[in-house]
Amino acid sequence: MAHSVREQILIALRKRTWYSGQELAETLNISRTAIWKHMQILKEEGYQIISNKKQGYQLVDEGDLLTPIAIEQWLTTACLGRHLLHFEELDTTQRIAHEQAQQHAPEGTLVVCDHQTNGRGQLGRTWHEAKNEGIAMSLLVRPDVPMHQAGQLTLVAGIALAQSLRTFDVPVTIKWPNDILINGRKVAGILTEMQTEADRISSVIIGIGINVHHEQFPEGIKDRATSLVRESGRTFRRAEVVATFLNRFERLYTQWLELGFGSFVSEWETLADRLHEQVTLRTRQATASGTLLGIDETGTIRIKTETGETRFHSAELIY
Ligand code: BT5
Repeated sequence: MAHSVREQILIALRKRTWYSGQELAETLNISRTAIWKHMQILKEEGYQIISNKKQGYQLVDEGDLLTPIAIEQWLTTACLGRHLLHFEELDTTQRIAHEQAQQHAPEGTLVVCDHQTNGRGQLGRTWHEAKNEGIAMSLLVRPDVPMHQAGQLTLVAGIALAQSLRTFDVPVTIKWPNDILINGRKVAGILTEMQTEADRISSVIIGIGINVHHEQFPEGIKDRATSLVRESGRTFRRAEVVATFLNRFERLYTQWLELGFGSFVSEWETLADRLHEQVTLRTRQATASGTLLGIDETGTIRIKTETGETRFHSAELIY
């Protein structure tokens, strides 16, 4: 996508400590007054820019923005996240991504927002978000696979998310099928929704919520939720977390399309929470307890119960 003037200014400022107004004006072919006006807007957006008459402008800190230009600087993908829509406030990124899908937006379209006011979980549950604290994003993909395989994308996205968070030295694990945990508490959740047309998948929207800076959570989830900062004590730039996930997921998504889900089983099991431990599963009809053995080549969970190995396609681990 073509860069806006402000994006071009940021790209230039990142390259050098100081950039004079005159040089910037010449490079971008606009007036010095126009440069000055764009600088004021960038400062309002949260970029820390200092200036003096002699040396010009310096970008001191980029803050923690989720804007396309902030994400793009870490992005190495060919497709995912290259069409990026950023909103300050939304009810849910899933809604916009679904609209985008219907309006023929390209594969890899990403919707992100700083404040999601009505985030959705599975089965009508809600996803809590605090302004500028977390990441709420929805990714649009159009895989040419049979419909029953779409759910595997939750697991592939979970592996990509767990692997990418581990690159920040956070000891995450995956709770089948869609939770990412740290020390047993939920730090991220994945919601995969599908649009179909005449028995084919027309699009899959992968929604991901990640708790990044949160120090506290509301009643109801405060004993079960955590954030990257709370568990690691280090700082995070949300844009870098988003891009690191997309970079990883693009590789795994291609692998899934080419080799199928079977190629992920052992990797998933190395990341699994409570592997070989006693767990309880709830299905629509009943509950079952046993040792968590892992998953099979379709993504179905395997438990060893008193009666032998049992597989569940659709269920929930309760703990
Ligand atoms: C999920 O559902 O975990 C999927 C969450 C997906 C959220 C993303 S954000 C971007 C995109 N736009 C959306 O509107 N949604 C997606 P589920 O497994 O049903 O878990 C929901 C449950 O997790 C809730 O009932 C709470 O118990 C708990 N929960 C809610 N908010 C949480 C949070 N911030 N951190 C940890 N747990 C939370």
